Amino acid sequence: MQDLIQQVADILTDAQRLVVLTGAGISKESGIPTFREAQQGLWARHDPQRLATLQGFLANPKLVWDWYQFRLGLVEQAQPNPGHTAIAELERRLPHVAVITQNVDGLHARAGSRQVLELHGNIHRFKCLRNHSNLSMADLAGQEATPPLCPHPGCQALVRPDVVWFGENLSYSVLNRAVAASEACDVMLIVGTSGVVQPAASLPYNARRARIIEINPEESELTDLAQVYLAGPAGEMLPQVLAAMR
Ligand code: BV8
Repeated sequence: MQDLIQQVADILTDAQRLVVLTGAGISKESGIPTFREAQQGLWARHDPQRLATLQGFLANPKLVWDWYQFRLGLVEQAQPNPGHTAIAELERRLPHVAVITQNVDGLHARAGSRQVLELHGNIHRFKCLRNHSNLSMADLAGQEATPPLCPHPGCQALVRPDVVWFGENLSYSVLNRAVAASEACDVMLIVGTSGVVQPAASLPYNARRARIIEINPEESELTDLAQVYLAGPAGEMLPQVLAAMR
């Protein structure tokens, strides 16, 4: 394992344009359950892929709202872990680093990463069904209704989390920037994703010029693409990699 860690450290040391593609696994050691593992307690009987859809929300707005409020609570109690911190440190050490994350928890930015593309939105941000966006919980204060109604004068549409649900398109500008960064990078570091959800999981295929590294305790749909695969948790592996960098 030590020689694999050194191989990864040497590849990262020489990276001119690094893209770090992350999924729910990078936040696991912050205490946030990954998408595919059994939902905790109250939510064990619900399928996240059914809840994280517009249809699911329209069918049961309160259930979906409460699920996101539960997850927002987990996120607000969470701290960035050594994996997030190491990725932020890479941005300070290397000439060009872009983080492309599938996560909606905002932990990369809280760890100090500045160039972060949030493919699936952010659980701290809200919008209404008529697309009045950039609403925060403060904008919704005082409303008893769950979900709250849009505070824009004369709107009153249901408010929802500003995340990309299954069956919804990603923001074209965010996706285009993610594809461009993937096409331009010479190293792609893939951390903590099962490589199942599209179009995020196709980005490594855009990285045609890149050497690809994966860090994940288990193999994923993307492991075959990796030149080096480090089998272990990000919060343990990444600090060792940075310690081995020149
Ligand atoms: C789209 C926001 C065009 C919400 C998320 C049928 C109808 C409609 C669409 C589809 C369809 N069939 C397929 C699709 C496409 C669909 C899709 O990909 N489905 C999958 C399930 C096959 N995609 C979409 O719908 C996308 N939009 O395609 O638009 C379109 C439009 C209409 C019709 C057709 C197409 C939108 C996808 C975005 C969904 N929103 N999040 C929310 O979070 O509530 S995705 C959600 O899953 C999370 O963001 C999460 O990040 C993401 C992906 O999962 P992972 O991050 O990989 O997490 P996972 O749990 O899977 O894996 C964790 C990994 O971590 C594991 O490998 C584990 O080993 C590892 N790990 C564990 N511990 C650690 C670790 N790694 C490191 N360290 C550790 N300690």
